[in-house]
Amino acid sequence: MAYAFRIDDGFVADENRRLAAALDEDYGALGRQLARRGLDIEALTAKVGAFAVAVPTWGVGTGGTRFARFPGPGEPRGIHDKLQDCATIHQLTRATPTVSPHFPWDHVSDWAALREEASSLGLGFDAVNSNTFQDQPGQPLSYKFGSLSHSDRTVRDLAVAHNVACIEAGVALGSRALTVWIADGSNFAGQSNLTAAFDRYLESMHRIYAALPAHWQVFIEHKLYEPGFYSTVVADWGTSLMAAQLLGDKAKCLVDLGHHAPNTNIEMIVARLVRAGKLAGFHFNDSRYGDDDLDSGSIDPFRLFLVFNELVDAAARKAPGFDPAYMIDQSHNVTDPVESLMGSAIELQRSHAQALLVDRAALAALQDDNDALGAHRLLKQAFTTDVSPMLAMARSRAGGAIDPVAVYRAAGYRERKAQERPVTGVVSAGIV
Ligand code: PSV
Ligand code: MN
Repeated sequence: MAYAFRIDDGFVADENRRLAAALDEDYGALGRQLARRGLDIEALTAKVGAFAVAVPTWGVGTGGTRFARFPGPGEPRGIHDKLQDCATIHQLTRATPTVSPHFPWDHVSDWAALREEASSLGLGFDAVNSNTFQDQPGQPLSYKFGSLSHSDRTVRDLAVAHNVACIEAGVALGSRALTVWIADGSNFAGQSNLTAAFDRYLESMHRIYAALPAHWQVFIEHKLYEPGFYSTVVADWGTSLMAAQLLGDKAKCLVDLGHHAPNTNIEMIVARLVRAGKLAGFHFNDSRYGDDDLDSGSIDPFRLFLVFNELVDAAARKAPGFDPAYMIDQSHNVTDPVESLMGSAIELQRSHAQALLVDRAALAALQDDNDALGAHRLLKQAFTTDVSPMLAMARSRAGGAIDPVAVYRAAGYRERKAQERPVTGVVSAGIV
């Protein structure tokens, strides 16, 4: 591969040195505050540093809306450029050591070489994603009226074969899971037999499930609507749970935070899936209206905190089968995607850190006493604690940047990429 600009670790260290004294002071103050609450900042910082979330390859290109996409300079031109951007996000945040690829968007002819390339950049692969929600050039049959649940068996066969091919690619990449989101649904009442469509989906999923290697899992991702505006085959966590339970132990339910009706109590869905031993993991993002795919924590950080409160609670009581995969799924339309993804990883880390501050025994006692406000105040105390110095310290100790976005800008990464990646007119990045 031709030379590609990377931010020098020495540059990061130099930038950190300028901020180190202030960070030490803030970290010390936070440590004293937490000590008064009986919390050990060093133990918490170690846990914060261990938090990791996967970056979606489709997130590093500028996204778009159904109306338009406004590409930015230095857009990644394919999977190789995307890996470079993902590596930079991890270099500066030390929170994103894995990448979640999407096929066929990220198709290459040599999977072993791609795995090697990622590993040379310090990256591994998380769950692989299949795509039967759009037709590929030259595809013999169309997904216009569905894929895994299509009324025509030959279309279902094609969609199953694609998912099996995704598993094979994932095996070569060192992944351990396949995420399946289908766009299947209907736009008109009467267009589709709701029961038959779900039965056909289940039958297809059984065939995909049968192709899973040992130690692999399949993640079922539900979504309320879009592109089906009357009905969606896998619309909610109930459908997802039913499918996962019918399929078997290797099937679990993935929660994309944007895939629910506004104001849905997502943390309760998380609690239920944990209870069923079926929580696969997350596609993190934020939203105000629908599947907005906005930056994590940018709209409703309290809700994100409440989700992490359930996760930390589940981990603390060692809930059976609890081992969620954390992934981001966002579309960056008006920001530099690398900056958005770094900021999002940090916001996820922040929610995790805040949830770690909750005194679980004290909360349980308040709940048992039916002290509604007392319990709420306890959660709020954790949520309103500024844990930024803890996050920055964890990053800097791991070799990352105290202020990732500032270092990224100072290094001129995007400008360098704009030179290296001249606009060709063909850009395989971002989703519209
Ligand atoms: C669908 O809206 C989704 O959340 C699925 O995870 C897709 O794989 C992804 O977005 C990209 O389109
Ligand atoms: Mn998603």
